[in-house]
Amino acid sequence: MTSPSNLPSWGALQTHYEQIKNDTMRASFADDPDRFSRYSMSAAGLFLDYSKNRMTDQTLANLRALADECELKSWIQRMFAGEKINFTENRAVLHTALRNRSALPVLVDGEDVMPGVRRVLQKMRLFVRSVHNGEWRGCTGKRITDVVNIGIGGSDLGPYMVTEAMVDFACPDIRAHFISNIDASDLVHTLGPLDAETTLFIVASKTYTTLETMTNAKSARQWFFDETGKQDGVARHFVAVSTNSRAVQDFGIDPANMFEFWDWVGGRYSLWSAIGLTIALRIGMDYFEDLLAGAHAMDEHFRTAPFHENMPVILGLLGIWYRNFFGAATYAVLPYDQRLHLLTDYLQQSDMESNGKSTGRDGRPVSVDTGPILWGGPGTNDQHAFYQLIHQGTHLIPADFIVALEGDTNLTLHHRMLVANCFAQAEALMKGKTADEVRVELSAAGMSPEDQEKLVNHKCFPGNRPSNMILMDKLTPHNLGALIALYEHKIFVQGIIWNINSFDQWGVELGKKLAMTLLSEMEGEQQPEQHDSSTNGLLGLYKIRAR
Ligand code: G6Q
Repeated sequence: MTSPSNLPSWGALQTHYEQIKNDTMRASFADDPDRFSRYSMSAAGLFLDYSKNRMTDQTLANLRALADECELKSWIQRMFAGEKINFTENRAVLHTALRNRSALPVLVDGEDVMPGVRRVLQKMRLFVRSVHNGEWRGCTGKRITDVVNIGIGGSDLGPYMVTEAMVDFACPDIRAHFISNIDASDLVHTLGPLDAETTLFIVASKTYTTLETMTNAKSARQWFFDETGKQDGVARHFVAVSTNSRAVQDFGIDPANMFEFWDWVGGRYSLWSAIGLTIALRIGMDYFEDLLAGAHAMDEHFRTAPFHENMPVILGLLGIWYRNFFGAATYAVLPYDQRLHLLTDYLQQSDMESNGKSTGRDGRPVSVDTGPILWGGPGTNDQHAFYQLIHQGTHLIPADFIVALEGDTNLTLHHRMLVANCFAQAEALMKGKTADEVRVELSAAGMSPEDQEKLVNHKCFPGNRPSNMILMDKLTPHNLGALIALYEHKIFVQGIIWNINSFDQWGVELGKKLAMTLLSEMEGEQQPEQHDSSTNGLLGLYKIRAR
């Protein structure tokens, strides 16, 4: 495929954009009392209201034509069938196989990967059970009370986000902690309060070569030795999750204590694999499998539903509409759920690492804008922070609101207020507030017409700011699995339209190497000279001050 901008549907969308760019959603709602029911749908336990978007039936038809011209349907089939669509790394993209609940085989190079997937899930189940029932104990015979995940990026963000989100499903006897940063304060402050005799480390790294993870794992091992004096205790306190059994063994972890996964699992798509072991230890294997089941339900929906009622396709296409035709450079995710406080961090990686690309699949520079900057955070907190800019700033920022209709505490008033705020924000962004409405308010407050005019423009809201509303009954493992898979597939849809490879990450690989030269120079005695004067100057300062 050439650039999407050369496709007839792209031109049609540009023409259409010129025709409707000044239309208001306020008017569209007034004209069509059925707008909500026409532009809302359910799938895999999630409900999507996409009626508050700047679109018509024609917009959606044009976007679907674009998807057809980009052969989206065939790309979906190719991903699920295990084709090596991550062509720059010559890898299949099969996180969907990790949560495949059907009996169907999934082939890579002619071999069914499902027996291996089920074998590892069973190994995780047995291990989780033995930790929970106390069969697996620390080297001094005490039960495990604390699990520390040592990993970074895809080997950290997914397990961390899900573990936080699933707090209401957690086993009270097992606490989970996460160490990722090379900054020693992360390790020191996490381990400080822990008892080494009851702590289990999960060293999670696909490659088992990542500087941060390996350095943190070695320091954790040293801490364990210092605390217990037991050099032979590693086997009871360190397990690994990796694709690299040789490196795991070299680190001193018994391969029997290694949980395997495969090169067709991308790091940022890996929480469904044994990388989710910390999740499983925290919430139990049954709930972990509910998470997989929710994702699988969304996979089946994505794979089979026609595009006009396909949730990830609709969200992906609307994202294209704003990114490429309205020029929206950023996009906000706003979960009204404190348990989802890490969702935006997680999605930043999955979206921005996947679609932050500027080379097309044809090897040439892309000619259209690709992945937007994703940001956001939990409401209602952020209403008191950055929402101002979304309401009255100069940027158009499409947003996704996410909220569960039922809360998980007895404090029902809190939950009602939470949901009310969420719905009210979406309504306000859509409607805005006109000058006349402001005047009516100010008059009612007793303000003179003269004083009103000084304030009126400041208190107006332009509105017409688009949002999606994603609802679920409760934040359960199943629904969270479906939600994460929804975003994964949305990202896939957009990568296909932009004609980029969403599954490599050369920028991350660059970062893994960049610091190594400087590190050796910092450790050496010689003044570095081969850099620019700024880098040389900074290194010089470090050498003087850090002695
Ligand atoms: C994810 C990225 C990246 C990766 C980390 C950790 O898609 O490739 O975030 O997950 O760099 O890599 P390891 O798991 O190999 O330590």
